[in-house]
Amino acid sequence: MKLQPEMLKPHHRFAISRRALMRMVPLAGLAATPGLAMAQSFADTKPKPQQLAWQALELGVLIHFGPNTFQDREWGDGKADPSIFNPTQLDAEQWVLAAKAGGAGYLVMVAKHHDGFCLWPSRHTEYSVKNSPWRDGKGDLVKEVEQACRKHGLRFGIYLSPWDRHEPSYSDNARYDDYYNKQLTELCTRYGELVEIWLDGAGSEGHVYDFDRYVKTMRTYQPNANIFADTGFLQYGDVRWVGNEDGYAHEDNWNVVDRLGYLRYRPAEADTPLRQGHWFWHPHAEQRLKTLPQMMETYEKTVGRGAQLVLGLAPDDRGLMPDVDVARLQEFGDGVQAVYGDPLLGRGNNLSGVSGTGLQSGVQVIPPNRDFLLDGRPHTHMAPPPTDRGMDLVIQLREPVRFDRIQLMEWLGDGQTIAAHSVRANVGSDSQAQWREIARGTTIGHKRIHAIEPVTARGLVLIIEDAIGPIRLSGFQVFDSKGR
Ligand code: FUL
Repeated sequence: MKLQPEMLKPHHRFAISRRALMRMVPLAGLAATPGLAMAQSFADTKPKPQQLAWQALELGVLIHFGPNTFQDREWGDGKADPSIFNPTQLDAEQWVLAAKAGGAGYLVMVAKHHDGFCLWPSRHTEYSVKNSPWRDGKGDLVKEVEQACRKHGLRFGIYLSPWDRHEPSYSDNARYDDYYNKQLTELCTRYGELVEIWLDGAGSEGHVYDFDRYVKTMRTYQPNANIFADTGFLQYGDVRWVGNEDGYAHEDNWNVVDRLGYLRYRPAEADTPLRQGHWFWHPHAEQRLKTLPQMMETYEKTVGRGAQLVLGLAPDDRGLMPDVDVARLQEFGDGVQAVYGDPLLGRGNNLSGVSGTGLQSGVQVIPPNRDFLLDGRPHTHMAPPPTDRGMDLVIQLREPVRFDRIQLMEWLGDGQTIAAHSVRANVGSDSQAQWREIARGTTIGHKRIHAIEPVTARGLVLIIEDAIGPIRLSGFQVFDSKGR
């Protein structure tokens, strides 16, 4: 059981008072008064470079493999004999290539799940691959996966379960802290730069961990890693759990959480397995494989709502990603590419005009590049005068364009600010303009996708209706999903 979603969406707690909060002016002297905090606005929270770099990856995978794979289990009790861990055809490159085909930019390896079995030869326990028949007890699976990732250009991260059902010291908090911290040190020092470190909250209710110490270890050896943790579980993380494992983020998605009265920049990661409800591989469970339309919908409800998507993949008891899973990942990667790799605005010189209130009042394009909105890159963006809290952008087309997906992006380097937006399309004929609202939403964040009924339009207007700070729009595009 994880913490309840309502605990993880603190911005909702501010729903009524948010605007008022944004407008609060910090009073001089308050900061120096003990017990009185400065008022902060969401717009004051800025990302760290590693958070931005991670957000740009958009999609990752999370790999579960271990004794559970050989026992038809999700949660091992830590009693399985290491001798059952014996994949005879294990090929980490095959996993990595499958992840890549699915569009992943990073891979998080579960180095130790709740059963306590370590997939690397830890010096601090006998419960690991070194006492299994796999590679005659000389293997290091974390290393094999890490090297396969580096070879094929995926960023690498690890998951180390705090809850440990095998380790005898678990019942003694201080001794277990030593144990966990030593394991963390091994993982943070042996496998090169880690993009993310996952601390899962499951099973840990009631246990007190010395997180300050763990964080110190992670920051010391892996200063650029993003720490994932449940919001209520760890106050100094970089990435927050989205609050469910069903593959969706909320439409209103601020990259901010409130801990102890202070707002912090923390984007959401939505973890969901490729096979419904299964993080580990189970025999005869192919029917659980999510369909391509389900996967596309998941993409649009996670990445398309400004969150990160991390897909759970599970190699089978041979040590290979099953063929059907590989095929689905390939279809998914191809499907995303087929739709979102084919932008329609600007294609074949089809723009006859780009104008708008933002543009008239002296918009800055950073860097100066006519494709700043249409190129899909997060760092090229337009910024109207910093005091503007609204703008519109009109795009006229030489020929009508048919589309059913709208994609917006916000440059987040100085924080997230867009709070309300809408899109209108001119669906009239040559002689008669007929403007219709086709999409409406609140936040944009790294990426916002609207899936709409197909429209054929001669022009488009994007209206930023409200923002809590300077507007920095980095993307506006449309696509045709061709009924996929
Ligand atoms: C959950 C765990 O209990 C599952 O087994 C899995 O590891 C998932 C990613 O997180 O909390």
